[in-house]
Amino acid sequence: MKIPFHLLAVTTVTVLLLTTRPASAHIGYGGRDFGTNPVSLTISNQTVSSAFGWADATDTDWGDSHRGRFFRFTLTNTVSVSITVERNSLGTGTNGVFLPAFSLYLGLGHLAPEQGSHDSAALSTNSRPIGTEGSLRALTDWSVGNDPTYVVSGDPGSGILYPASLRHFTYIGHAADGTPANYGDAPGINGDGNADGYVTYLFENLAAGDYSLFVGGANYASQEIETGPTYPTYGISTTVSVVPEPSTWALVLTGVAATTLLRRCPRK
Ligand SMILES: [Ca+2]
Ligand SMILES: [Ca+2]
Repeated sequence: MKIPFHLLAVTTVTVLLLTTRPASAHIGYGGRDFGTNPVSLTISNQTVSSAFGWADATDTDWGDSHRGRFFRFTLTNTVSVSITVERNSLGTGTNGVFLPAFSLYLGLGHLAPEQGSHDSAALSTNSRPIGTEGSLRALTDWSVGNDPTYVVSGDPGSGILYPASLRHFTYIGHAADGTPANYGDAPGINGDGNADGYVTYLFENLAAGDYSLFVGGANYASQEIETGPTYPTYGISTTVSVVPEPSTWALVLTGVAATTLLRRCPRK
């Protein structure tokens, strides 16, 4: 989208470094699976493509799912989950400037052996308005398609093993580092008010299910200077923690209190 001047003015100048690393073509979770009911797990070896991928998906022409990373986790019962993303020194982009944001959705993209979901699949482009930048939406539900899986890979004449289909992401919530000065003026964005490369949010009472977490950059104006096709990448450390229920804490505290009491009042 056209960027207002006041947003351009606050853009940090980013050095574009050319790299031969290919862009990941499809939505995937390899190396980004937090598993089932993660107590507290951090994945710190991932990078995201561009400084603007999340923010660009908050506007009226949607965003490109390639400009960020998808993580996943599974819950088997209703719990609260804390999610934290912090920039680190990985990636080809300038260190110390990346501002993270994330959105949480119920639902997963296509998984093997089916073909991966991607924005340019026919089902994806046919199911979104003309002129959109991609399928990704940071503040609401969205869907994305894949390609057919043929009996013999790459040979349509061999027949279709799995037809192309859509996957639906049900929006749960989001959090963004900083203020509208960096993430733009889309209404309803939950910024943490401090653009310091760190953002955290507690999602209360999430239902059992499979969740996708999209992490991307929260600097809307960076799309004017990071123009591709090779984008700078930025390292992130992502932590997902299932928060114990208050009743669990109560039991723990009761246990501590009882132990303390016993120690203070030894039997004679
Ligand atoms: Ca956009
Ligand atoms: Ca922050």
